Amino acid sequence: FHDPNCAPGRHVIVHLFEWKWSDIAAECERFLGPKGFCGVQLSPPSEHIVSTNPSHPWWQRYQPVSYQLNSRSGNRAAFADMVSRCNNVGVRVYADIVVNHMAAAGIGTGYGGSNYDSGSLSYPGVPFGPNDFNGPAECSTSSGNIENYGDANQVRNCRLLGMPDLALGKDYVRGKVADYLNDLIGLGVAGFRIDAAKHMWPGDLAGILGRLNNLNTQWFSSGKQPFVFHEVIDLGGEPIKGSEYKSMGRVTEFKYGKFLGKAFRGRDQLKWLETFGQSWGMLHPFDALVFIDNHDNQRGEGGGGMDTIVTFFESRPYKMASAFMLAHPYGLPRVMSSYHWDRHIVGGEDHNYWIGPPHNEDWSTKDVIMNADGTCGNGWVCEHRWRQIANMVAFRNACDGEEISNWWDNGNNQIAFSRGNKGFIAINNDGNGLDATLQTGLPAGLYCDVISGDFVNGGCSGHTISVDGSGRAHISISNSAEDPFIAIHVGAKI
Ligand code: ARE
Ligand code: CA
Repeated sequence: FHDPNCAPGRHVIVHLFEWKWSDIAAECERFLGPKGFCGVQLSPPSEHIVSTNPSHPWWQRYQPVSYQLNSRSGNRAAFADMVSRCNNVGVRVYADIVVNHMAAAGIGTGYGGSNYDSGSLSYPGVPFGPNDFNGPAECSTSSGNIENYGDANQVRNCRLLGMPDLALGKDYVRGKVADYLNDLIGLGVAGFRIDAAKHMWPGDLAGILGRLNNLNTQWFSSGKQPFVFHEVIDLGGEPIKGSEYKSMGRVTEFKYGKFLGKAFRGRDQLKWLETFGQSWGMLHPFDALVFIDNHDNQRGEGGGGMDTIVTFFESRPYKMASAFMLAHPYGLPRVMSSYHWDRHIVGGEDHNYWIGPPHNEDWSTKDVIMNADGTCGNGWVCEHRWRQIANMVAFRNACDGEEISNWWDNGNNQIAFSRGNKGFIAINNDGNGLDATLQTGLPAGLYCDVISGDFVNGGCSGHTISVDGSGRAHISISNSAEDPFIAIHVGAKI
């Protein structure tokens, strides 16, 4: 379950948060495929509540009503079309799976028309009934909710944020969940993000994963298992560890973005990153899925904290941190792609945390439109299209399998390193300029700095960097540059 099932030579995932399936299909064809992305993480595809208070928040999709493929992103036909079109251009699709719980919203009708009544634990669209949920026999808190993350039984058997907690130990419940995942596999998805994995017993998840089919042989060789990555927030200090899940897939490594957020905010010197990796108390690189921010902690929730995690709102350190992530070999990287919302921070909390994606008057999600310069319009931020991030995807692909070499730092916040003889990056987050002749490890020649420009038709629209016969190059980076870093690799040699 650790292998993302990428097409050959592809090694980076992007989360197109709240995008419609039709827009994702188009993005696979026009951008993700050509730029070398391995795959895309979706917002949850299952039928969810429609919340009117607040109005249509993004988080309504984390309250499932049934496992019909009917969501704010589109219906089953649109989903199938997206998966097929993405696979056809070598881009994989990973679905976000919400199966720890069902909706908590009282009586209502889901996005696809299924009724539900969370009070009587009735979800006829599956169907699930009262016997399919944990109750007082399994959960000992008086509220029935998780009250103390220090108690693993509560975390797994009580209600997360008040949402009815599925009894995944039951054969019937496991069967319904496995049927849902197998339906997605049949349509051609390559894997799953398991939402709230911390709140499910590893044995229950293993029981479900054991029932899964192999991937669809229309696009994958026979005998391929889906990729699985478990959302477990483990920053230390709680009894439940991310490592409990590593035998059945990768695990979200939340420490990663916290460490890099601190470093690129200048609260930790970059020179310390020389040893960045497992020795920092993180998972084994093969078990880790890594990211600078995700859809929760970019809003100040779910692991990290607003003063630590960097997001598109702080674009300068964000671009640096993202480039570092894509240049550094640790883990499987996931790039975040967001929509803009107006933050309203009061006492360290964003009161507009809930605001959903850009929408039309009828609340349908707005199309992702493209500007002439390749950026996105209609409120979509599209970090994955920012040149300084997008071009580092090819860097990572070119450097796959190469270790870090030629580490250099100035004892402070200027760093540089090579990936074998394939790529080289230098970053200046200090208060003074970087001006040095450094060993790049690269073959002699002229290279395109893929941060300041694009490598197109053998030429470069940005700065070029010349590497001499001994692999050395003169590197000069002003500390006041908008992008105080450079990156060169063998895939962009002029
Ligand atoms: C919404 C309302 C709630 C309401 C609930 C039910 O906001 O007030 O009680 O509905 O009516 C998302 C949103 C929630 C939203 C929920 C359902 O974030 O606000 O609730 O959808 O609509 C824990 C979990 C972790 C979880 C984070 C957010 O361990 O799994 O909380 N992350 C995933 C998703 C979320 C999603 C859910 C799970 C639920 O990524 O987007 O919630 O499906 C410490 C602990 C962490 C804990 C964290 C909470 O760091 O170590 O384990 O994370 O605190 O901040
Ligand atoms: Ca649970």
